[in-house]
Amino acid sequence: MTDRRKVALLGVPIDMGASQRGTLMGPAALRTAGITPVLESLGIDVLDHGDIALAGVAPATDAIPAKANNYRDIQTWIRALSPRAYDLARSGAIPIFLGGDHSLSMGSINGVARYWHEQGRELFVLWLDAHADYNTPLTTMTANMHGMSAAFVCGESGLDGLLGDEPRASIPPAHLDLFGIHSIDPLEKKLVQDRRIAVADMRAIDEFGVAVLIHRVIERVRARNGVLHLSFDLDVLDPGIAPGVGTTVPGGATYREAHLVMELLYDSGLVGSVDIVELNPFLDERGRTARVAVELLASLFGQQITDRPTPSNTLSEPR
Ligand code: Z70
Ligand code: MN
Ligand code: MN
Ligand code: MN
Repeated sequence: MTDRRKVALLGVPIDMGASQRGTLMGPAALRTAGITPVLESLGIDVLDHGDIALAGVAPATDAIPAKANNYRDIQTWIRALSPRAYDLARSGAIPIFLGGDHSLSMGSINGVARYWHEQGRELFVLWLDAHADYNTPLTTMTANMHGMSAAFVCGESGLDGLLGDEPRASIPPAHLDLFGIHSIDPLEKKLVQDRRIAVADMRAIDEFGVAVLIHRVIERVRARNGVLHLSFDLDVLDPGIAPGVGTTVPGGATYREAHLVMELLYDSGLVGSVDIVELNPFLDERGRTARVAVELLASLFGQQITDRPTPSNTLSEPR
């Protein structure tokens, strides 16, 4: 079982999955913005495991796929990360993986999924992102691997040798929710449609609001006694509040929408692990994006203005 009052931090300073360098400074910036003291102020027991080490990963010899930039380097990170993610999930803490670009989710989610599947629990993934990240080497227009991680997690082929000896633990596409999407490539869109993946795009968010759409995600997980992994790409936020990402896309989530998502997820009690990715301190303005990221994590771990029941947790009993 996950202990909601224990968090394990692991930095994954990877930046070869994106075209824009600099996310390797992300874990340091999140620490500078106070991730540990902020979570501790909420009564959480935080253990920071530092940044992941790559020493000891055996060299891989599988064929390098066409259209997967920096495949070998990313493979080394993913093969180091997946077993660490498994161990951290097994420790009972909620792991937070500090990115790093979004390719890291191929390793974090694989490890966490393997643990929960062993426990007989189904893992669901909420992918908060401006992008769908549902490309494969066959559909990609850029060959950037951070645009392929959601597809990999759902078992799509094309990067089949990536994990080496590490067992692959995919989730069914029906367990993925793409949320906040406002940029998708043509072949990627076709694949998302073919797989019938649930998408809450900006049009849906404007029309129904984040509360209704997040409740839908939560109820689906709860109905199957599942566990939820939050994969949070900071580029889902509007560039006005989060300029420090490689790819800014106009029309992103507002400060208030993002906080409400985090608060509703906290109330649900279902989040068992988190990625926070794509923070690029090289492109940030006076630490603003790092600070917003830490504020949002505080809401995800229970920071509230009042201690009174909030409207949603008076409706359904929080776990
Ligand atoms: C595009 C690709 C991407 C950022 C994801 C974009 C991918 N669909 N970029 N997150 N920042 O390259 O596949
Ligand atoms: Mn890109
Ligand atoms: Mn992403
Ligand atoms: Mn993105």
